[in-house]
Amino acid sequence: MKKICVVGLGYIGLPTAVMFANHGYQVVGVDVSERTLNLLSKGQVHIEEPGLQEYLTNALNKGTFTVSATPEEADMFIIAVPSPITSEKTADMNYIESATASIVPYLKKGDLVVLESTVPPRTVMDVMMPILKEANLEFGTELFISHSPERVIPGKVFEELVNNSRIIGGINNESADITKEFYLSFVKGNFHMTDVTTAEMVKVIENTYRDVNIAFANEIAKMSENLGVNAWEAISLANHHPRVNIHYPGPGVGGHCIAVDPWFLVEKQNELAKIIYLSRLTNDGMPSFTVNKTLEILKSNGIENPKVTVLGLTFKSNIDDVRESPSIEIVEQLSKQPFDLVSFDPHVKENKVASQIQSFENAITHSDILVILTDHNYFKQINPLKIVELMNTPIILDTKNVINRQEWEEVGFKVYKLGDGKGNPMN
Ligand code: SAJ
Repeated sequence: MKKICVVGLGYIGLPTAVMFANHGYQVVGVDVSERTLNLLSKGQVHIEEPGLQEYLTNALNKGTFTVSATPEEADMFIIAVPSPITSEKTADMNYIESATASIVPYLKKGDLVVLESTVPPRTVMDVMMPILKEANLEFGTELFISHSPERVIPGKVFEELVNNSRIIGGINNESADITKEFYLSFVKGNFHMTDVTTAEMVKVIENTYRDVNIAFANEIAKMSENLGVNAWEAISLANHHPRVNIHYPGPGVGGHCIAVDPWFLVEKQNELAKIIYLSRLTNDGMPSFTVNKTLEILKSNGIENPKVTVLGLTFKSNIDDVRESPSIEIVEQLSKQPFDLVSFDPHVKENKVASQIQSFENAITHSDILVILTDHNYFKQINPLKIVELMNTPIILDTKNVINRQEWEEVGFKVYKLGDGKGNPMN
């Protein structure tokens, strides 16, 4: 049985590791976190992802998955460590460098090294290969190297690992071909073979495309408010055109990918990456835009010392991940105001944000304004009739087009929507 060593057991590395361990490979998972290793060796997962627990339990029972603090000899090494940005918005390559260095002592003739982390284009050539040189193996004949970027979406990781098409960029054709052989064990999607730097570029521009498109949508939203147009309606009508796919506005772009990866392009060539840079600024400005909108609404309704209720803390719908969420920044900014501020999220079971409480009813009772920041199904199902009497002043600001304006207005709510200048009482 061939052996795979996966370095980094996070949102991508762990699902990939247990997937291989359930598809004919012996896998050792390596991580720097003792807590992660302890939990996994006891069969417990440290991240929430549908299907992960079952895959882990199965692999542990079969004896095909083990964990370790240091790498071991293997036929294939997968690097799936974080590649964040620094406070100066430059790529932090520390994890990639140390993970690459950590496998060098275990490399032997015929091995394959695959980078899955999203990185600035040229990282394999300029950062990893100089480190891998220490293994004294000839690249492309004795040591094979490729980049096969992860492209799965949290919440649907296992479905997408199997069904998404996969980009494989090798330092030569052999490297790409050998990589494909391994992934063929579970990937049902198509394989697209290319060179290593193109593969890096592909992954970064996919997320950058989304960021630029969302910035465009946010700009449309702001303009629509002034024009008396509902941006949500306008965008969805425009999207009926066969060659148009405009994304949707919101209170900001969160997560660890879409708000990060465009910086990898800006950092390298800022004089060229102009639209990309402006889009980042536009999307990063949406939390302040949302806060200002909330303040304006309160002012125009003559409400002083209000109770403000923030609904939705995660960075997108129906997940439990609050890291890099625009809601956090919005809550932080609102907390500087002389408000009674409470926040609520049905998916975040521990209080992770200062103003957070666990009871929806307490969150809305005596509230002066509800501010919806994520499109959780939970919020779509709120019956306005049941809550209108509990509010102090029934006002709602919906930034994700979650509620039906007419239904809420009929029971007495004053409804404001981000990007909706049509029925906006502010016009
Ligand atoms: N958002 C909008 N408007 C939209 C769509 C999204 O404001 O129309 C916001 C969301 O609310 C969220 C943020 O963008 O705050 C990002 O969410 P997302 O669902 O677009 O993406 P992620 O970050 O969860 O996952 C992305 C995916 N990339 C693409 O769809 C091109 C995923 O396939 C990648 O694997 C992942 O990044 C990654 O790890 O790079």
